[in-house]
Amino acid sequence: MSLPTPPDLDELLAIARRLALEAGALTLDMRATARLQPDHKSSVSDLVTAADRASEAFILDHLREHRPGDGMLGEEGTDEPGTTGVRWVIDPIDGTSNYVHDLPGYSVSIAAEFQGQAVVGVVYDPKANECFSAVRGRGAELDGIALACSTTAALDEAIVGLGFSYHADRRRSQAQVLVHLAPLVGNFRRLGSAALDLAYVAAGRLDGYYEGGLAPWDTAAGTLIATEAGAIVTTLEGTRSPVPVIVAASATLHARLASELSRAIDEAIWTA
Ligand code: LIP
Repeated sequence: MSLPTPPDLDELLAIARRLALEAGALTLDMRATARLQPDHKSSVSDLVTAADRASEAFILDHLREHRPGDGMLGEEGTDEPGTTGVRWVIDPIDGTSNYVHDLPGYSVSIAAEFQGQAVVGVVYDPKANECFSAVRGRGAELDGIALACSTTAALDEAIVGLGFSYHADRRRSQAQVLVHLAPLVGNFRRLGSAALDLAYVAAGRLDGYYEGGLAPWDTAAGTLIATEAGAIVTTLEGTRSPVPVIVAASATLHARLASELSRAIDEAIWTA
């Protein structure tokens, strides 16, 4: 069996960027014309709207037409194997709760993988009209401007993003982790979109970020953008957390944040 032909990364980036911007425009239009029809998924706080579904359908229809044979994984139920070695990983609206409440901080996140490794990532914030992107080995940028993560080395000077689960019992444990970290960290931000949290680490807006229980579509594009901007992004291993915990920070901060986070997780009581 012959190996798949490596894709043209410039083509994948152009497609991902164009689809993210057009899907973002669609979400703004659907919100402006009150066509959201919000519904619940895994819990009463885990929202999905007609715009999530329309954004994913728009992106997938274009990819099926212009990238036949590529695999596709989307938050709203798409999981199609491919034959080209390329797989698209799509969060049609990351931060749906912010979107429904017209709060800032939601994004369209599109990553392209080749043979299981992200090679292109785009995270577009339609409300702020900011497009973060990266190509593996070529750096990360925000609307054409090169990105570099922060150089903050001290945990007590760091602004750290975080997230909470949709499930109450797990949020109770995550709050215990926060109690441990609160006196050690400069300050926290709970922005509500993992993809943007990771993009903000890339831009140096956040010095660090952690969250447990995310899905591949939440993190695929943002992880590439953060690493291409010089950050370290890992998944904590060997802790008592029932779900994987992603940690992103500058090289100077990552080890200290991961160490204190592991200690806090192991001191918390986990029931779910
Ligand atoms: C969200 C993430 C966020 C997390 C939420 C949710 P969604 O994704 O981006 O960081 O805290 O629980 O998973 O559900 O809005 O696409």
